[in-house]
Amino acid sequence: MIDCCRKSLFICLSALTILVGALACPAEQLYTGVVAISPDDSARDVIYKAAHVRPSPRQVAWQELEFEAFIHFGVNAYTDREWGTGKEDPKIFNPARFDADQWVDAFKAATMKGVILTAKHHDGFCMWPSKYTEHSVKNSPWKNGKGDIVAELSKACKRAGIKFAVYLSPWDRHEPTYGDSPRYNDYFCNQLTELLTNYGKISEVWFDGACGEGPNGKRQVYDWDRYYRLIRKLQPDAAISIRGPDVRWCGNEAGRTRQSEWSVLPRTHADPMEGWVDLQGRDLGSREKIKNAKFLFWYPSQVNTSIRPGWFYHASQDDRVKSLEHLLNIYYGSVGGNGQFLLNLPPDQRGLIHENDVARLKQLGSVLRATFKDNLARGAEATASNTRGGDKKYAASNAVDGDKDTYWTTDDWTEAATVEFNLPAPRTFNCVMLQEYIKIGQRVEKFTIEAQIDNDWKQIAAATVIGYKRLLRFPDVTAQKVRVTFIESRLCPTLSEFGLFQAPKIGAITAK
Ligand code: FUL
Ligand code: CA
Repeated sequence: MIDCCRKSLFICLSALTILVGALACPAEQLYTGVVAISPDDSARDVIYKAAHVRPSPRQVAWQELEFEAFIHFGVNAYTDREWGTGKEDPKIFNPARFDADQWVDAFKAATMKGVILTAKHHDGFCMWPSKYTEHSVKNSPWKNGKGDIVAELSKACKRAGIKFAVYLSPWDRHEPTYGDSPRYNDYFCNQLTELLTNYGKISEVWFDGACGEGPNGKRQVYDWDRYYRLIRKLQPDAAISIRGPDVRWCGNEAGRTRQSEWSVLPRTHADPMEGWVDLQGRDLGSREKIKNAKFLFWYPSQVNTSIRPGWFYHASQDDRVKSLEHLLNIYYGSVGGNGQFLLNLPPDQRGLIHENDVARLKQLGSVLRATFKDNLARGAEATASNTRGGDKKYAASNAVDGDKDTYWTTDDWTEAATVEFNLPAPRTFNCVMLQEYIKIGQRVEKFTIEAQIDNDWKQIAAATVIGYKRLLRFPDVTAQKVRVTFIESRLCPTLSEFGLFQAPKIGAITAK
């Protein structure tokens, strides 16, 4: 149901900065956002620039959320549809047992740090009593038309200390002005203004690119530039995702992830209207991919999928909740593969997250908590083959100090290096975590993990990129010394945190 082209890239340059040809500047102050490549740049210059493309603070904050809930709720829960027609009677919406805390408890049980709510899906029915339409909760029997899902959920999130975000569908099958471009753009901006001013802090605004109007349907020209400016004005810290400049779609809705997920991508045009990027390709950012780029920019991946086959609730899918193993695989591929995991949970007609989904979320959270509670590498003695300028500020011990803002790195153009960790005692583990210091860019392209077993270094894992976070699983290993060998990097590898963990065997958990 995704319109791939529309889900592709559209960047608002007004919101980003282009800094060109600053090779002489100190590394820490170089590029953010978009970087131009000039025809005179050598392959080495391109790599140097790629290594310095940096995320904005709002992109870093978004990435650090790691795992978020997506909620698809609205009239479709009552019609058994995925795409509403816009002709639904608001009276069908009556979630008599709606309880925002029940939702938030389920998110927290799963270790999710935020939620994105479909404030309005394609059917145009609003989860808040918008002043600009009659097609909303205010004309439903729920709470005699006095209810407001957006208000209740945003307050419950605040109480629980998690982020609240909104999905507002540009495609609207109900609103009569849809297709009359200037008038609908006013309508859309009015709705954005309501959502972004009346409900406290909004961490993300999620725009979908879908439109099923067909060849004879309505033609609406969206004023994206105006929407983005409005969001930046009203909620400057909010990330604008998918059909927006801050966060990209991973390329599928099934939870499939890439082995090498780059946050630095090439673009062909400075003009955002022409700057389409294929987000469904297998390789989005390798050296090969960026070598002829005209521009490079920071555009991290969000992996959105549903816990069930549908985005909305269907009783017929109560027994089709994804298994714990399946969800863990997606978690390791997304959060552990330099992406963010956005897992959809569809509330039912009662207004509750169904028992089967809640049970699965609890299992997932208990495995994740048990896995990551104890970093066995903490306090290890750390040594490196190279430390930038011999400076303690960049010492290998920074990778095991539990502080995400301290890191190890090497001298420039030291693209291969090793870091060795000597644990206080032999430990048994089956999962390794590596994090780059992405605030200064994404660098690592290939590395291995070895453990010293019977006085021999044995490879236990190997992978390509790291980025924000890489998690790798393997059969139990008992060792005291563990070594990371960086084989290829752009300019120099960084490591802000390193972890060794022992994930529980999940058979014991599913049997409960
Ligand atoms: C798609 C929409 O058409 C689906 O209904 C859902 O909202 C999904 C997240 O995006 O494009
Ligand atoms: Ca650190």
